Amino acid sequence: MAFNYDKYLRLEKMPTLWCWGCGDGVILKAFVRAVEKMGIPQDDICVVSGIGCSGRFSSYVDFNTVHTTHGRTVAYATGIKLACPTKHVICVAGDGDALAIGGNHTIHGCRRNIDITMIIINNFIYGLTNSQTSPTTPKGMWTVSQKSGNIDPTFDTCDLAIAAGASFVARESMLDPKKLEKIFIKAMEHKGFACLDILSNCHINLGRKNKMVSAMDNLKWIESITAPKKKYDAMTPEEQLNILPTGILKQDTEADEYCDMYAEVIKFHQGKRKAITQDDFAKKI
Ligand SMILES: Cc1ncc(C[n+]2csc(CCOP(=O)(O)OP(=O)(O)O)c2C)c(N)n1
Ligand code: SF4
Ligand SMILES: [Mg+2]
Repeated sequence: MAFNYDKYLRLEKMPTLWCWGCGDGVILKAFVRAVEKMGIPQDDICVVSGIGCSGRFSSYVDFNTVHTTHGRTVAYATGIKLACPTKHVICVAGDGDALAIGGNHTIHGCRRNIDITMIIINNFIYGLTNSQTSPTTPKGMWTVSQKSGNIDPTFDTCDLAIAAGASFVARESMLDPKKLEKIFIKAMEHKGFACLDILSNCHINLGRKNKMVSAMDNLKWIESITAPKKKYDAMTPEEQLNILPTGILKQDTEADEYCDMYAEVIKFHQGKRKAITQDDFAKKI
């Protein structure tokens, strides 16, 4: 039977503002299929997105949603998760949003290991604002802010998340929607900060100026720079250069989760707290 996307979409917002062939739609569809497979009621999910083409994600899905400020998804999501620990809180952020302006929030979300699933839609560029360099733009690529080619060293989202302490770290691309669906399920099932580097195409603002005019050209390029972890591990260090491993790169089910630790703190103080009396005020407490 065909999947009933209508159940999960805000049809009044259709058609989306995404360009024809943009990977963001493939990622969104894989996400709602994952939710359906897990049987999570829509009201138990909160999607928090930032600003960017990727930020529009929260406008199109019929869950609890917050379309928040650029770079601040993890800060908002942390507050929501602490207030409502039983809900599934999902951050959706672009590479610029999550790793440039919001890089600080991202590393501290990882460090706290708070139970949030973070979907970083990594299209290697600032898509919405017309092609500025992002922290994941490959060296040498044309961007509107570096027209003679990007000279900034790029960093690897997953290495950063692992180093910062996220307990679940994985990478997939929108080339394989089935794998995407599976990784979303694994990430949402995981208790702790799950950081997903989801590679996507922006043929309009990255591709057109970098000899990848069509969405397909952009996807072929993504395919050429990725390899499943097993294959990647068998490569020589020279072969690994400029290749991004895909699949689950870290999964630690033993790490302490932040909401659990916070609940312990509350319990501890509740045990000790005594009602404040007029006398206490008189003594200035
Ligand atoms: C505080 C702030 N700074 C800058 C901007 C402008 N701005 C909006 S989206 C964006 C970058 C978008 O790139 P990315 O996060 O990679 O998302 P994409 O559009 O590629 O999905 C920028 C710089 C803003 N809205 N707010
Ligand atoms: S500009 Fe790029 S990221 Fe934005 S909708 Fe178009 S293809 Fe997608
Ligand atoms: Mg981007």
